[in-house]
Amino acid sequence: MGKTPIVTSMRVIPVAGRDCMLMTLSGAHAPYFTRNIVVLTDSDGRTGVGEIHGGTHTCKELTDYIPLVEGQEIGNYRAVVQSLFDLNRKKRALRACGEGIQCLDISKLKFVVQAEAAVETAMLDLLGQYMELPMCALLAGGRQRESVRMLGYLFYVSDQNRAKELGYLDESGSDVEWFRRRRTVTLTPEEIVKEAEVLKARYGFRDFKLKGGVFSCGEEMEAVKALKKRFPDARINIDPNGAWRLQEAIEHCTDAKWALSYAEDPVGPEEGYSSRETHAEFKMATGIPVATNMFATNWRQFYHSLVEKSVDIVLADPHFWTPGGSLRMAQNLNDWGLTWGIHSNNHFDITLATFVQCAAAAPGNITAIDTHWIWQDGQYLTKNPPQITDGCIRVPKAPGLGITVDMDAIMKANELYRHEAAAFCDRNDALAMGYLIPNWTFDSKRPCLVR
Ligand code: GKR
Ligand code: MG
Repeated sequence: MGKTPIVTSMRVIPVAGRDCMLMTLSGAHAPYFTRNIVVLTDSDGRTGVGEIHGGTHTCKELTDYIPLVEGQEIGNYRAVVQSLFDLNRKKRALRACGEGIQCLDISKLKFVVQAEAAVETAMLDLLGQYMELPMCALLAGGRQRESVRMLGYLFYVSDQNRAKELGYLDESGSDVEWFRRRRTVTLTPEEIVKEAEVLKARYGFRDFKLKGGVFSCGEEMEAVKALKKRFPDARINIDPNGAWRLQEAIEHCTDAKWALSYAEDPVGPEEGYSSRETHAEFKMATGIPVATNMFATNWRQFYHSLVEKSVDIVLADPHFWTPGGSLRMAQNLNDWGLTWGIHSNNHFDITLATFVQCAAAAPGNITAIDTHWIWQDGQYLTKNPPQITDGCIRVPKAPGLGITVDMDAIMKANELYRHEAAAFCDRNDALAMGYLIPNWTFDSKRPCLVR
């Protein structure tokens, strides 16, 4: 008989939310994004939750885990997560070529995502509640800080009015300025600065990241310079997802070195050299620190990145590394004088709460945490979503994830998935992750979707 409560049920609930028409190298974001929610109930009647990327691939992995999770003691969560990993080990070895995407091929993202991360989070949520400790107290060396600094994630925004039939939400009548702004066409440096101003007014960010890979390197660096001029004290980063050629990246980033705190995946593989090699050359030539969520997404890739000296900041997304793996990375990086951070895709507030707990336990001088939340804000799956104030989220004192899940909201998001988003997203894996690609191209003069 176990001493900690037993997991009596595990549910996997696919959900969808509404997105804005954000531009990236892969295309524009679709009107919907999808996620999978894991809901565990224990023998004391508590509920633990975890959130992870959407799509049927991840949903199926999670459903396959159910017999390995139900009936297990929450105190034994490490062995449970290991048994899930073992179940997938063989499958993952076969598809290793999909991992460590060195260019932004979103259809391969499902291979980087580790579904067991959602189970680990939900079990830590339960265990924390049982022990009356926040989840961060159970990770690595425990709580390291009282509040976590977040970054304002800026995107170029396309014209959703030119794709009306796709059904993007109309927020033009909202009384929240940011909610109106996030659906406003944003393509020039001046418009990017305006976006940042509205964000700063609402959330108080002191760090900004611009999603690049949409215009030329030179044009995007003009936006970075405009941001730095407008917010001289802010840390500014740009992430073109490996879109730039090495020589142009060196030229334009050197010219804008005064404006950049670091560059995230500025270059990709080229002429037979891998991203790890091109980033080592970029760093040597510019002296600008490099962050990645693309070329070091597992321990073996990370080893080669260290050997090549191609990375300074590892964005160890807990969905790619699991919370425990991400914190193991945080401890190593801190010991070696490198920096830890988190990468994000579209997500709900359960992920936001998970990021806060992981970042709260990460030792040393971490970088501001990446989040897409601002683009989803207003769509809550919890009754007490974390609040970004002065650019930070306070680490909750409440146990576990520190959130109260809203089952009605989850079931509504599941209806949205089943009735609207699934038909849309099931067309391909990239759409399942929330991107529009096939049969649509960009008008290069004024990016918006055209047939
Ligand atoms: O949401 O378009 C997006 C991002 O580009 C996302 O797909 C990236 O994975 O934010 C991510 C990143 O930092 O590379
Ligand atoms: Mg990135």
